Amino acid sequence: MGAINAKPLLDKPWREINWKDKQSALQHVKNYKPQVEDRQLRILLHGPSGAGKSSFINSVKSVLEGKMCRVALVANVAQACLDKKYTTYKIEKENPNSFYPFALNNTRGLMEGEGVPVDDIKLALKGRVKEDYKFNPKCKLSEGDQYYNTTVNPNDEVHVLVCVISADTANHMRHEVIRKIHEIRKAASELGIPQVAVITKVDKACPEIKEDLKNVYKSAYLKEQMEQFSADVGIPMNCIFPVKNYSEEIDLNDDVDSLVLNTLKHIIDFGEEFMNHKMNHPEGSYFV
Ligand SMILES: Nc1nc2c(ncn2[C@@H]2O[C@H](COP(=O)(O)OP(=O)(O)OP(=O)(O)O)[C@@H](O)[C@H]2O)c(=O)[nH]1
Ligand SMILES: [Mg+2]
Repeated sequence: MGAINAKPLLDKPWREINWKDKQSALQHVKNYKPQVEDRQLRILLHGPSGAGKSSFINSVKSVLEGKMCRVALVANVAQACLDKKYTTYKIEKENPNSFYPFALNNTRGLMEGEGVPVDDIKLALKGRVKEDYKFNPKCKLSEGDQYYNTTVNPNDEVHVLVCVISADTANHMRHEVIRKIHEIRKAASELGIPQVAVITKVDKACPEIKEDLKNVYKSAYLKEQMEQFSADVGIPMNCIFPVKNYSEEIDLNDDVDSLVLNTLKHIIDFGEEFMNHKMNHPEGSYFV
C-alpha cells in the first residue's frame, strides 16, 4: 500500500459490525457444532510469508481462550518464512481434553522462488499432506513419501480455504504471487471449497484505524485497497475480512476480539455450508 492514507473517513461504515456485542459472536462460535456428526471443520491458511498467518492463529486462540496465546511462532519482521511445516492448531474448549470442532492449518509462506509449492497446497486441500510435513520449495510432495497421506479420512479434508494477506502489501503483490493465488483458488473451486481472504495489519494501512479500530469499515482507503485486491485475485468483497491481529499488545482488547470473532464466525459458516453440501452431494456438483 505504501503511501499514507489521505482520504477522509466515511460518515457511515460500509459494513456493519456490532462492536458492543462481542459476547454474541463469541457465543455463536462456542455453540458451533458441525451438523454432520463427528466431523471436524478444517480451515487451511495460506498466503505470503510475513502476512500474519501465525498471528491470526494466535489471535483466534487468544479470543477463544480469553488470554493472550502465542502458540504459533510469530516472525520478527526481519525474519523471512518462519513456518516451514504443515501444522494443525486445535483450540481447547473449557477443559484440556476437549477441543473446538474446528482446526486451523498453517502452511509455508507463498513467495517467489523459495515459497511453498502450489501443488502441495492442492494436496493439502484434499487431505493428502500429513502433519509436520516440511514443505520443500524445490520439490513437491509425492505419492510414496512417508508424509503423503494415502488413506484420507473426511476429517483430513479442507472445508474452507483462507488466503491471508497483509494490508500494506495487498495492493502491490508480485505478479508471481498473484498467479499462485489464482492457481490455488482454481484448485479449491474445482473441489467446491469456499474461499475467504483475511486482510491483516489494517492498523498499518491507515492512521485512523490505528487510532481507533472501529474505523476499519469507515476507511475509504482500506475499502479501495480491498476492492483492488478483490479484482486482482478474484475473491468477492463479501468474502474478504479485514482484521487486526494481536501483535504488540500484552492484554486482550474488545475491538480486536470483535473483528477477529466476526471473521471467524463467517469462516466457520462458509465451511459448515460446504461440509453439509458435500454430505448431500457426494458426487460433486458445486457452484462456487
Ligand atoms: N501491526 C500489526 N502487525 C502484525 C499484524 N499481524 C501480524 N503482524 C506482524 O507481522 C509479522 C509477521 O507475522 P507472522 O504471523 O509471523 O506472519 P506469517 O504469515 O505467519 O509468516 P511466515 O510464518 O513467515 O509465513 C510479525 O512481526 C507480526 O507481529 C497486525 O494485524 N498488525
Ligand atoms: Mg507463520
